[in-house]
Amino acid sequence: MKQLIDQNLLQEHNTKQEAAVTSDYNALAEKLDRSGIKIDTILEQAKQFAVAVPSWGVGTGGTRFARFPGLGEPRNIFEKLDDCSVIQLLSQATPAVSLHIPWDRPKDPNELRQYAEQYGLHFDAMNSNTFQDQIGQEESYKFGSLTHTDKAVREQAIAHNIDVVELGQKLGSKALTVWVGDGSNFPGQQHFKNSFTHYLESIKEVYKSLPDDWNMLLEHKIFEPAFYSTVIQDWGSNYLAAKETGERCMSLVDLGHHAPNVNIEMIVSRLAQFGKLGGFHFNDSKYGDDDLDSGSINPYQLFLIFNELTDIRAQNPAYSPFYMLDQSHNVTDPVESLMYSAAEVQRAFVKSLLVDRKALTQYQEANDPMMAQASLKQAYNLDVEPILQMARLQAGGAIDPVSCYRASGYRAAVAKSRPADPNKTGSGIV
Ligand code: RM4
Ligand code: MN
Ligand code: MN
Repeated sequence: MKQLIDQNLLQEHNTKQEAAVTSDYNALAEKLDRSGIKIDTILEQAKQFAVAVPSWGVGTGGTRFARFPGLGEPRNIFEKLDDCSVIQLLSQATPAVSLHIPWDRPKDPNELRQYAEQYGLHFDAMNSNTFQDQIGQEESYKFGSLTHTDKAVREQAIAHNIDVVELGQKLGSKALTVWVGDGSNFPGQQHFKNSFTHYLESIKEVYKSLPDDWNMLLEHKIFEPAFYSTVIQDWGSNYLAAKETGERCMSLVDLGHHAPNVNIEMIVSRLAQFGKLGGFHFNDSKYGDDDLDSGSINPYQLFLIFNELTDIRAQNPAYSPFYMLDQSHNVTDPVESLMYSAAEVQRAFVKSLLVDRKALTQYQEANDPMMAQASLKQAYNLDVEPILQMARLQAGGAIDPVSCYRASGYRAAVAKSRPADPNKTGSGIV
């Protein structure tokens, strides 16, 4: 398999730390064993864990004020895949890439598929884009897309989504994620019921073109770019739309798309209970913002979300929603952020496996809030880093992905081979 980080460097990096990691791992094994947990079964699950990388995440993001491009930013989808391959090689938790169309539209889908395969990468959910106008596009999305008052605009947005599904089929994807920026900035600007009706009609049209083995994932977002109302503003509207549309239409929870302090783990439970939780976009947020690095602000919330997912899987082991990181890296090297974030999500997952569910249930049944919360904290407070390190080591990744990446000089090398186009603001979200 093609790899862009020197194998000798990677091995040297691991050899230096292997003895320490093994010793930490054995100590943790002993500790977990006292609670009746076999570390090897946790390690195996950690090794199976995968979260997709968003193609657009490897470019530097920005805000509506400015974007400060980084060095050696990828200039096309092939260079984006190069960066994704490094993230996967070192973290061993990100074998799939999620594409955004038209940003990543390939001339030859077959060529793109093969390019990904040489790195052992495949394609996760496809993302359509009707939140900005494209060059040469007939109708404008300024006042909406799938929900626009004008049928011609809606039809254009529907056709785009169908086109993305067709492209995704050629690339081996199995899902379409739909997020629209549609909404309003002024009270009275938009008729709530009519815009939601348009949304439902449009989504149903797209759903008709969905292959049998595909899922459609709907994303809600409380605000931005619309600042007064958003057509699919919360999980309630999302659930209604998914339910109305069909069995393989599901809701997707993007962590950053909620108001501060919203109980997201509870939304997870509700959607799952009614069979409509289809996927996640992981990130973090503090105020009303979107797309900070996963686990950087509230790692306990991330753990509580995985606690719900592990609880769901206890009843339904085959349950596997789509996982993707959806972040905007404005001030870090995106490759570093994505590797670090993938490990943070994996960490939350691993910790959730350590919750003593029998004890938790008993405390819940006995109305013992102190011990119920303590049983969650017992798992959360454990340092599972040796499990993550061992998972990466055994899978051929780096014990410490960020330091190995820094030692490789990858960024400096691409800074030379990818000179920035002075006329382009780059490949970030904004
Ligand atoms: C949106 C939403 C979508 C993502 C775009 C770039 O806020 O999270 O999932 O595709 O950003
Ligand atoms: Mn998202
Ligand atoms: Mn978002």
